[in-house]
Amino acid sequence: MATKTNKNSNEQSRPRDLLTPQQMREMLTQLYLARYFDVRLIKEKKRGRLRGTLYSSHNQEAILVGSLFGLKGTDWISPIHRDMPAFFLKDMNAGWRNPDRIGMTIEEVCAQVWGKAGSPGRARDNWSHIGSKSKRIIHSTSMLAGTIPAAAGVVYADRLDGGDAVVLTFNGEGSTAQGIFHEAINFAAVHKLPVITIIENNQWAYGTPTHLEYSLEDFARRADGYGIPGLIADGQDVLDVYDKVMMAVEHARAGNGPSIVECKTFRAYGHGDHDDDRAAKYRPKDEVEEGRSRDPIAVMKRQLVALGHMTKEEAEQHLAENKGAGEVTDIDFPEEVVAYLNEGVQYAIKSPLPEAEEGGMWVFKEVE
Ligand SMILES: Cc1ncc(C[n+]2csc(CCOP(=O)(O)OP(=O)(O)O)c2C)c(N)n1
Ligand SMILES: [Mg+2]
Repeated sequence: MATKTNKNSNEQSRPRDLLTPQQMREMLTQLYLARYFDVRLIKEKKRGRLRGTLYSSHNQEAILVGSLFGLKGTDWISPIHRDMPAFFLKDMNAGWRNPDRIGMTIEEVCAQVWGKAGSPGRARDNWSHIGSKSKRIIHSTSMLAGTIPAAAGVVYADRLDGGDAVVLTFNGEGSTAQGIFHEAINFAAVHKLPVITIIENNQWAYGTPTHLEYSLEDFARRADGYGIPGLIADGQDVLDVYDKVMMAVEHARAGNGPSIVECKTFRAYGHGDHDDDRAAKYRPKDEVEEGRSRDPIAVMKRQLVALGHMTKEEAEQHLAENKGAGEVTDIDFPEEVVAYLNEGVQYAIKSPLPEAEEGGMWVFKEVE
């Protein structure tokens, strides 16, 4: 039966209990937006209007939306290749088109993907190797887990300056066996730095399954070794991710130091679109079907209907869930989502490429 309260009487209060129905519906819209970004780019590439490798966040959107939703604009993030929507989802609650929002605009992110002059990376890369000091996004590096020490340093400096910023670092489970992963979290733990390490445990790192990466059942237990909290979130459930990340954020902001939040999910497709066909060969079919069976959009809709924040008819108005990029069309998404992304895509397509002479800029230092 539908109930009007967010709180289950058997449970203690959770961060989600303070969310309004409008905020929860906004979370669903942001899930649609992250999904639409993914499928739209795949379609643009198939149409021949886009080049470069795409790394899909399909099926993992609840981790991005749920973890970013409760942050302040002044908090820092460090996304990696699986998190492209994070660049525009940051501080989105300040208004999607608000020029003062402390996140990248959809135009900037699309221009980046199209490799255009006005993009943050100015055509040096078509994906996530970007950052911004003013937007408080730590520049992503290809050396996975390498952003964690940088993130620790950034919030250490912020603390010394009297700030209260926390940093969320996003990491695939595949990067967690790196030495720098341990060194950086240990350093953050010893100095009680507000570093929250999100593990997007999607079960695969390229062609390597988790059991060849670490021997624990729950990765979050690694936190015991650093003497910090290790939380497990259902990565398909945006509200569960929100709860766990906000618990870690409150812990960090209060000066108690870092946490690890393991979000259990599943990589729906190949590592990148260059790997899609091969991924179907090295991954058991049953495992893939099972892994894709709890679409975060469907999970969120069921919750909204159960809470009485959305009618069944409203929930069925747009049906993007459980559909691949080849099956889904624009009518499966809210109009505002399609319109917003159209603005980014049009801007990117119209923007010029950088001049060739620019290629050498910022590479060599000019000497007299
Ligand atoms: C230190 C390091 N080793 C190897 C690579 C090459 N590489 C890029 S992505 C990737 C897989 C990463 O898997 P995971 O961390 O689980 O993230 P996912 O792609 O599953 O989201 C690898 C091995 C790298 N970028 N950095
Ligand atoms: Mg992985």
